[in-house]
Amino acid sequence: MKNDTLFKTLSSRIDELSALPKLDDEKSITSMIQEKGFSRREFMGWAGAMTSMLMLPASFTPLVAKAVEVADRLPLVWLHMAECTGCSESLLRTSSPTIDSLIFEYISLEYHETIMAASGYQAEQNLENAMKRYKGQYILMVEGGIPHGESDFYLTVGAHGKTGQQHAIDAANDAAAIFAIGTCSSFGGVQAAAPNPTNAQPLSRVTDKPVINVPGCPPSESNIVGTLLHFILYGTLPALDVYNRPKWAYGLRIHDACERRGRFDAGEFVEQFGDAGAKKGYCLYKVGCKGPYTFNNCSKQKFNQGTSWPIQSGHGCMGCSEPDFWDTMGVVHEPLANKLYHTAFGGLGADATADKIGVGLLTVTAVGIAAHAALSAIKNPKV
Ligand code: FSX
Ligand code: SF4
Ligand code: F3S
Repeated sequence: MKNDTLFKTLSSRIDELSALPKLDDEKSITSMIQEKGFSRREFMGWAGAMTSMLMLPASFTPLVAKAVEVADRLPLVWLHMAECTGCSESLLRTSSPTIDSLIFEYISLEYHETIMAASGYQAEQNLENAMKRYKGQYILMVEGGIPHGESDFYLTVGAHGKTGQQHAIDAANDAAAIFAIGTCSSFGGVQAAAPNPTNAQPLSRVTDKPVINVPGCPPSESNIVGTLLHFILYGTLPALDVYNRPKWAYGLRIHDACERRGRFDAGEFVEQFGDAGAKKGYCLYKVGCKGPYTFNNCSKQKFNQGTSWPIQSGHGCMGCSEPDFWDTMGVVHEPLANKLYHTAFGGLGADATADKIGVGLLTVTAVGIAAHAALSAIKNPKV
């Protein structure tokens, strides 16, 4: 779609949303953001960054800012399944509130199990009321893997002991859009790791509605809020890769956008944590970095209010946004080396994306990467 046509389409979507009733008549999101000490200039700077993250031209920034203003027309229901709450924490537990966390708290008023005041019967009632009042309109975000089938009783929630699986199915049935937040909800995550004693499954296995996956253990606050803004702006599914991840966030490998990539190409590797190479910021491949096999935008969006990300802090990527990474990415501090690797990408070099290659190939990517590491080390005797 051409930019001016796209601008018109997105503007009319925003106009439609602004006609809907607000969740809170007293206060708008923008006034709340100002009250918390953010100037209009800071807010527009943030909107500009979001615009570029969503791969829209800079001229769309005012539209993205407007999308934030109408976000309070779309109630959010956030359910917790089997997980560590790290996904919510990624967004909410910052030392000082960010614009992302403020927007999120504001629109989570309807039902969020971590931050709502209600508990017990009252909490259950709130969920039922929200689902009834906003039938077909609410956004559903689910965090955590879901004990499934005959093992569903491993997760029961609330005073009536309803299973997590039933909660997820019911909430998905009447949602306007469904997002699996975090690797557990997207792919099963840590509790689905072998031998998966509770038969935990991804949300997409539990409901037959379309689910957009926003993996990461946890995902960054930007990827969570960007997902929400994308839905507000477009009202449709984003372009997705083979694992139903939005391409704007998961289109590139960690290895492709890594600040240490020049070190990898030059054969400059950390051999063990704390060595001279580590101090110089060499590549972490030999101490277990799985960046060559992982799709995510961590190097750009970072965590903790943009402070840092795993590789910047000196630790390799663990592959946390990939399906089954606990089982397939091997020992954390060892390279995949010569093991064959069962995943979506082949040994197609730095430009390979999860899409181009197709799922389920038994590939030799790891062999190719390891061979480069070994050869470049020979070429480069300083390591
Ligand atoms: Fe934890 Fe979320 Fe990991 Fe899972 O994150 S950070 S175990 S993806 O579901 O709480
Ligand atoms: Fe970066 Fe890891 Fe690739 Fe090295 S192997 S360049 S540290 S992503
Ligand atoms: Fe996860 Fe790797 Fe990013 S471990 S947080 S995908 S750098």
